[in-house]
Amino acid sequence: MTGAALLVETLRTHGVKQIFSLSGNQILSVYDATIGRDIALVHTRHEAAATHMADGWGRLTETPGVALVTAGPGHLNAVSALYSALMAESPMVLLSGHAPRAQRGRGAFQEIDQAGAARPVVKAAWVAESAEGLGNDIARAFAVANSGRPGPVHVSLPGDLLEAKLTEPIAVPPPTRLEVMRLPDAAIRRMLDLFAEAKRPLILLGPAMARARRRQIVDRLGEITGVPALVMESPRGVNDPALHGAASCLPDADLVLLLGKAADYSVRFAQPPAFAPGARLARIDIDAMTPPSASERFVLSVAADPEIATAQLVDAARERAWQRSAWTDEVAQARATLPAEWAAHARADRAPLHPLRVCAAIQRHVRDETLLVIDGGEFGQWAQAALDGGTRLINGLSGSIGSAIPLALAAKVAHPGRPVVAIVGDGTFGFHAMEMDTAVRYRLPIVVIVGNDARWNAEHQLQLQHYGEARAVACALLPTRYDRLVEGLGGHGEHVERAEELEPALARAVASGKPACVNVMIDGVAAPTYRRGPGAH
Ligand SMILES: Cc1ncc(C[n+]2csc(CCOP(=O)(O)OP(=O)(O)O)c2C)c(N)n1
Ligand SMILES: [Mg+2]
Repeated sequence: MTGAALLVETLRTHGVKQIFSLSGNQILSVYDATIGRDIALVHTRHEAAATHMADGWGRLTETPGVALVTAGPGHLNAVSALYSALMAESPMVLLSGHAPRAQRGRGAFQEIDQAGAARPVVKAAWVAESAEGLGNDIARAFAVANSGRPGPVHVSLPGDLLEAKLTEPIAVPPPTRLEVMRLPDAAIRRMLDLFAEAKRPLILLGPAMARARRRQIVDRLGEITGVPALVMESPRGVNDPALHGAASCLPDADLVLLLGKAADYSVRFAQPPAFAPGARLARIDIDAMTPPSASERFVLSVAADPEIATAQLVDAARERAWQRSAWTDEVAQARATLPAEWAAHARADRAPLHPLRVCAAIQRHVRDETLLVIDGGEFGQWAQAALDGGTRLINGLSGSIGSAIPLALAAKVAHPGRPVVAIVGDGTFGFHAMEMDTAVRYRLPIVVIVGNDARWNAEHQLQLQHYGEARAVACALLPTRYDRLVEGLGGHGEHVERAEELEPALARAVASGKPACVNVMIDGVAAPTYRRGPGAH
């Protein structure tokens, strides 16, 4: 058995069926070891795309996605994408080939401090030290990625370890989970007392708490106590257009629980005016650091696994009687209310099309099982605000645009039977447009809708606000036929300029059974709500 074979066997025992990769000589031994082992390789066109795919896999399956890239530049290409995974609290593992140990410090081919380069954007990063230990490296990486606040982990794999022949048989380590931190009983009672005392309590959730099984527990808590929960997962923070009017309830709340959520830029550092000056604040998180500026308003700040803590709160809340107040409905109502003028935009047939007109057509293709990926500037914000239903993946708190196509591909790999629709700006599409080739090669029929305003509009809008029209420079793009680009790669293309072309084009794209691009010429209007200041992007 080689080190690479031990690594692959351990990946298998951890349930890995899929590795997102871009090749290089340092990792070909791993490619070789996958043969006959029921682990498929998806070979991408850029290491960042492979990493975004592992991120998407992690978010959708809650089991770590695996990206495998080559040393040095391949690794560095992957690192930028780790930031998105970190901020999305997505469990994933980046495995990178690494110069052989015997050449360490001697200027080996593509030798850099890979763990050091990854460290700012991962939960943990290290270089594997022995061939025998490669299984344990994987087991540890998976446990760290999937425990507490989920997130990315990096392991560098020196080529000599992967190729080493193991003479002694090595046991393949099973999956483990790290110790979880539970809420002490006193903190459970105190939190429920705080809920009961408050007239307008609110829970703010981080991205992981808003997903799958964690979200279900939070919803259960809401059903029992009547305390509404809002997700803070947008780079626009409390201005997230997807929250509609609910964000305006935040300054009215007299108690805010940050549940698996830091008091960071996205919640305006829990300061007035976003929060009421007299509001009581509580935080339950794996690392419940209280920001000094708001510390006197934190009546409770406990370090505990927020998922376990929420389950504990649910159990204890069942034992009490709760009164449903008008506040619960007020927040729900605000969440459901759309600006009055939107209905007219959604029907307006003038060209170029209003983003809401495009969203109205897309909405007909969104079902419960649809996986919706939304990314980009102003067009992305419109889609976030206007579309309802489905399971949603967004670029998230990293504020990094460009991951949509890889995320959509990961979604299709994870759920081949479910429709996957990606909605992107024209600028955003360019970051990983070549992954449409990956889509064609692996027969992953995603539908990508490009809102083409021939502009980096989000930045253009900022220029208009900050500098005025006369100084709005350099943010123009061309009205490029992205549909033809995708046709050229072997996919299906549709180009839409007028309203009557929209529905048939979408229908043909969906029916084509191929990776498809619907290039829609849109009006470059500013996003629904936009304010200056931190969290503006
Ligand atoms: C990686 C990264 N680079 C740059 C930015 C800054 N940025 C945010 S939105 C945006 C423009 C996006 O343009 P497009 O995708 O065409 O969407 P539009 O705003 O035009 O609808 C830019 C450059 C960013 N958020 N992330
Ligand atoms: Mg644009």
